[in-house]
Amino acid sequence: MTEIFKNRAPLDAQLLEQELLLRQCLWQNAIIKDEVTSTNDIARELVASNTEEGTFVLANFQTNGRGRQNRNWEAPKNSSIFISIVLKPNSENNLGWIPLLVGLALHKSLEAETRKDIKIKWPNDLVLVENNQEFKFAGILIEKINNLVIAGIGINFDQERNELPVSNASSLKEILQSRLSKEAVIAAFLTELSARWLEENNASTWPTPSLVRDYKTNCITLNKKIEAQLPGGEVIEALAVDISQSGEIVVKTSDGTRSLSSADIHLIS
Ligand code: BT5
Repeated sequence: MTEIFKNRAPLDAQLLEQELLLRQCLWQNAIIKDEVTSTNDIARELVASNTEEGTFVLANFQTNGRGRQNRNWEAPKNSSIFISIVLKPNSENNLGWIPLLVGLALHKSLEAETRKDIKIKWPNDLVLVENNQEFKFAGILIEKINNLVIAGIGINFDQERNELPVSNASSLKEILQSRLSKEAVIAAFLTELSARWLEENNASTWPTPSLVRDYKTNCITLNKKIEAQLPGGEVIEALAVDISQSGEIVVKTSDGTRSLSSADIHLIS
């Protein structure tokens, strides 16, 4: 194991700066830490100290990486991308679309970099689908502080199969059987997110039709039979039929139609 870690380089600040300068990106100032509890914790500190807009946080290792609902997000040192960005929405309306927008930006950038058929599982898991099984290789945690939003993104970069914490996980290396540049992947994602964010945050109606259309086109959950585990523990079987104007998934059950704002989704067929 240590052999594998030895060959993994930490993030290269200079290379990242060059990649960002080549692109039209809202976020240019990277704070790169070697080890943090969670990049979202550092982003919270930035918010508390009124750090200028345009700053984002990266780390080579997280000792207490978080998923949704206080679950863990784990990856060996230097094997993965951990990034947190502070977003300032112009309006409190439709914050529910922010996780979907971040997921779509990640999807678009990775699709372009990898040329693989990857999908978004509602709300914002990035998955590769093979033989009807989905393998998650990136997850997003959105946290709200006052009128700001912290988007924390974890991308499994070059973990080997035996380093992934669960059997239905994957990494870009597993998917591609080759390496990309971590810095280029980060810059491509931030560039895609910049464009989407500016378009939505400046629009009078939000989500814009193009965001809704692009999201639905790339969302694997729609038109599937699903099992949804709700935050209270209730599990329902349903058909996923739509995404609502506030970013909820609309499902049909034997009892009628309902909109779910938060759930863990398992695709059945
Ligand atoms: C997520 O949660 O998918 C959100 C993950 C967000 C991580 C980023 S990293 C940068 C920023 N800083 C943080 O502290 N967090 C964000 P959720 O859908 O709840 O998935 C968590 C579940 O996925 C866990 O319970 C494990 O079963 C599984 N898991 C843990 N680590 C994983 C990994 N590296 N790859 C795939 N699955 C993982």
